[in-house]
Amino acid sequence: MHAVIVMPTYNEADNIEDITTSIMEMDIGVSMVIVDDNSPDGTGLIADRLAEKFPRVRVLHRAEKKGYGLACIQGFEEAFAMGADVIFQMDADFSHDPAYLPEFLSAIGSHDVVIGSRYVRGGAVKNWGILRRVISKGGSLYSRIFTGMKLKDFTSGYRCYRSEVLKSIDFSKIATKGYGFLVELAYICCKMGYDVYEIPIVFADRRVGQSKMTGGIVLEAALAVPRLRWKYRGIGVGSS
Ligand SMILES: Nc1nc2c(ncn2[C@@H]2O[C@H](COP(=O)(O)OP(=O)(O)O)[C@@H](O)[C@H]2O)c(=O)[nH]1
Ligand SMILES: [Mg+2]
Repeated sequence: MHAVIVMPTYNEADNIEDITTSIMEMDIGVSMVIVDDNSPDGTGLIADRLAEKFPRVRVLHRAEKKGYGLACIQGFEEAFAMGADVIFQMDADFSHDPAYLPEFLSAIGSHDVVIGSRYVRGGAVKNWGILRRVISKGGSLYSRIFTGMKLKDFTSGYRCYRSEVLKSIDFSKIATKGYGFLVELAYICCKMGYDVYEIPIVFADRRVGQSKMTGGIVLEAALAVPRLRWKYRGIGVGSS
């Protein structure tokens, strides 16, 4: 099974080397695609050096910051071209502990999509202030109410998909960039009838650097989520 991790980066110069090295040293046969949006702090240059050191690491450079969602989509396409059987989404900031990778790999053997969830039994959030906790948990509750899907953690960006799942999705319809992208993609997977399974993760706040979360990203999701059912009424299970 060829697994490829898609890792979008923007100003992760203090994290990219450590996270990449940690993953490569696990020696579990996974490859990586780092998608950098021309980070002003030079993340892309460090990533290029890592790609020279580790043959399993590739880097995509985009000219400007175009958002998390589009970076993921471009990374997925690269992973398809690399012949991936399973594709991960993972952040560079150590919120997503590489130690969970083997658990994802074992779960994806019997499910179509595996989401690392903070809100199932055994999952947790560490070192986050009250505001981030409320936005995150509230966002998942909000998404559950509007989409009618039973997921507990809609906005976790630590995920693993069978490649066929991502290949079957029309990404040209997805315009959301941040959390909205995560909710939309999770919703489409459920709506298409794929088996989406949540495994518990302990999510720690980023080790170093700044969050790229903004009020605009929260607002984008808040506006997009209530429209999802209508937007995708024609696809998948239960469509008319
Ligand atoms: N390529 C790219 N990566 C991004 C962009 N925005 C965020 N990221 C990366 O996506 C991941 C999640 O972003 P982060 O700021 O940690 O969001 P948070 O965890 O919600 O605070 C990190 O690896 C970021 O470097 C973007 O516009 N382009
Ligand atoms: Mg983060």
